[in-house]
Amino acid sequence: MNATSSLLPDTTHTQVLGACPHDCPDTCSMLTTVAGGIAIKVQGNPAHPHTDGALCTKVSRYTERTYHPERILHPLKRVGPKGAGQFERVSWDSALQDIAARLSTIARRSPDAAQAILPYSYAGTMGLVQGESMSARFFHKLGASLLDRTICAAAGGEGLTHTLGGKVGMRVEFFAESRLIIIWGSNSIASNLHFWRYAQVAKRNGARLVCIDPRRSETADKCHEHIALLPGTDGALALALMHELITHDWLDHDYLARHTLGWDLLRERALQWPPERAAQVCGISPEQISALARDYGACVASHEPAAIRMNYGMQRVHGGGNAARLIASLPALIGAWRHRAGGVLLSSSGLFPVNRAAMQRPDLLGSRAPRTINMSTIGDDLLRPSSLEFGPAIEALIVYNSNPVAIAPESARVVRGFERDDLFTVVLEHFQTDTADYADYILPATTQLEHWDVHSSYGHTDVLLNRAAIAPLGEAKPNTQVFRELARLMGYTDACFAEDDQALCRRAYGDAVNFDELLDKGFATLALAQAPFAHGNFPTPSGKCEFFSARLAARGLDGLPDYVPNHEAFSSSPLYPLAMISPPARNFLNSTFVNVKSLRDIEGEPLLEMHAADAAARGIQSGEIVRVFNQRGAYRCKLEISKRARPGVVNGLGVWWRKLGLDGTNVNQVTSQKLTDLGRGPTFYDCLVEVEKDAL
Ligand SMILES: Nc1nc2c(c(=O)[nH]1)N[C@H]1C(S)=C(S)[C@@H](COP(=O)(O)OP(=O)(O)OC[C@H]3O[C@@H](n4cnc5c(=O)[nH]c(N)nc54)[C@H](O)[C@@H]3O)O[C@H]1N2
Ligand SMILES: Nc1nc2c(c(=O)[nH]1)N[C@H]1C(S)=C(S)[C@@H](COP(=O)(O)OP(=O)(O)OC[C@H]3O[C@@H](n4cnc5c(=O)[nH]c(N)nc54)[C@H](O)[C@@H]3O)O[C@H]1N2
Ligand SMILES: [Mo]
Repeated sequence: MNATSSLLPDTTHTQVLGACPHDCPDTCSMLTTVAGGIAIKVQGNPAHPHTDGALCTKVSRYTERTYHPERILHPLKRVGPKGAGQFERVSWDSALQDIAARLSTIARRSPDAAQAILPYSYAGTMGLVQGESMSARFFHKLGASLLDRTICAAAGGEGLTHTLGGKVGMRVEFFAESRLIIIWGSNSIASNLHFWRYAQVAKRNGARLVCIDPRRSETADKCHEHIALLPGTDGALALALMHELITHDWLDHDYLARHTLGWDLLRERALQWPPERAAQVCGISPEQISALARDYGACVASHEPAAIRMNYGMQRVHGGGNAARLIASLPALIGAWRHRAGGVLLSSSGLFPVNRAAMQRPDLLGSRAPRTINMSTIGDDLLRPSSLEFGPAIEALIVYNSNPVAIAPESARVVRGFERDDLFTVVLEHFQTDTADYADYILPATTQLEHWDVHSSYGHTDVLLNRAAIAPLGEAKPNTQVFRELARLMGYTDACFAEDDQALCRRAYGDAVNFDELLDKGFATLALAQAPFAHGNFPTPSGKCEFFSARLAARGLDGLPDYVPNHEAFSSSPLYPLAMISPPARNFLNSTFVNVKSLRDIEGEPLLEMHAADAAARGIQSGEIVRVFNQRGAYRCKLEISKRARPGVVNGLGVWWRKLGLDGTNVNQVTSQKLTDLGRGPTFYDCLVEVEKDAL
């Protein structure tokens, strides 16, 4: 380049290969167009088969989010009361020195005193580097409390592990060849769009699509059949399907004999569930159950592949773990696993050979064994005093990649916890979220366009690379860099704290993935069998599909899956007669994007969908503001009388920022901190409420 041309504005457009960082099964390969150091556009990578050139509406606005005028671009220190959101600008040096000093003071008090410090994080970015790498190393070295990351998928994940052996299943691309697709607890069009594209191919080729969901979702609209069961009754439905498969002998006896464990026991249990019994529990007709069993069972004689796309929507209830076990058992009954287009997919994340120990270094704990705090009960745990059983009260909280004040259940308790004056809170964020309002320090984090990362996926089987497309905005730093600098200030000299982000990207998979291919193409497909369980080989202790789990029995639990009713069973409370589920609003990603105006404008206001009969009984009309309440609290939103709601169930679409909602609250004001049967997960969709016209 000569001297003259370097003075001209840089008008060259380059395209940088990246990955969508969001908590979504699709993990898209993304192309960012950069001109003059500014990212001007993001688009789906046409060369990546699963992304197929298309991003969802939300992520297409990623540049609007990145250059948002309210991005936090320098460290902030609280100057007003907690929650008031008043901050002043400070330097990185003074913020980090103060934070390191506060953490050291706590940790120095006794050998296990650092347990009073809790990291709180989830999947704001799914990146293996900016997610949990340097941060985990830091907290392990410190000896902080460990965090049980249960907020999303714990019940289903554990159910799957005790049945199939791990978070494993069908490969998503083969759904295109299925003849029957059961979409179970998934609003695929909203939250798994790139799977839906494969299902569409199958549909065009004559496949039948059935959707099992209490809500008549956008996806249910486009399926041949919709089974609108009551929330949390999926286990009863699965048992009745088994009943029908058994009594009509629509079974693959050879597969059952060779590749399953505990069939006689499960058979006996399923025979107690004729369709009439399940229909009563599920609030649907026995005929719907028999017809679905007939379609599913027909695949035995026809040798056609039947596939189930289960998703996490069905496991946010008390019996979510058992329901996932029952549904994951179904393919073995009909031998669906023999086909590459048959079986079940809940999550593919267990197929990725991630080098977690090398990334997170649990060995830095040495002989210390800190307690584990469950992120789903953060409200209660922040309010717990020191005790022998609990250990020290939580004194310091470092939040990154998560917005607990908005997304954790039973907000009133969560807010009271965050309000504690004796709690020291640091939040690494892009924006001043509901959680950041309670911080003592807010530290500005880079977005996916500004840092390197490497990704696995829970909906497909490709590894993705994300290159930084632009320089960090303002004074923002990657999460990794913040923890590197804190480590230095705490005096940690281990070599692992000096590793840079690109080295971490390489370390994530070591030799298991060709890094040059990743650098070059942006993605690399794992070498996996097409029909992994055609001949058994499940990654369970027995190598079989475990209907009976000796591991669960050894824990004193039922070794066989069963129907476990909701904590807040439908109609069990005369005061709160409506079951509320709170699945995501399509244009938000959990609470991310709620502050992006163009997307919030599409969603309008927080919405409650209600069936016309339930609205008439309460004398309330579409468009009116209503109060949704129970013993835990109340929130206000706009009522929509809608065919998307079945009688007795209301859909409170989530997850709004509290401060952008109608009265500084959101759906989690009414959800509970009760946990699931397996996995200690949250029960967001196991929640009774009443609704009335707002008096204000
Ligand atoms: N647009 C968008 N996409 C997202 C997200 C988002 O917020 N917005 N979130 C991402 C995240 S973190 C996740 S975990 C996934 C979530 O996506 P999914 O795993 O699909 O889960 P949900 O969206 O919670 O619920 C899916 C469907 O399950 C239904 N459902 C609720 N209760 C029950 C029940 O008891 N039984 C059955 N059968 N169905 C039930 C809901 O009505 C909903 O339509 O999506 C990811 N993708
Ligand atoms: N009522 C109800 N509640 C729910 C759900 C529901 O369906 N109903 N869904 C639940 C589910 S499935 C999930 S997974 C949880 C999700 O809960 P969270 O994991 O807390 O997800 P988000 O609300 O998207 O918040 C993620 C935050 O991380 C920030 N972030 C993103 N990238 C980075 C980064 O690189 N660095 C830093 N420091 N920050 C970053 C974003 O700005 C955002 O504020 O919510 C749960 N809560
Ligand atoms: Mo999630």
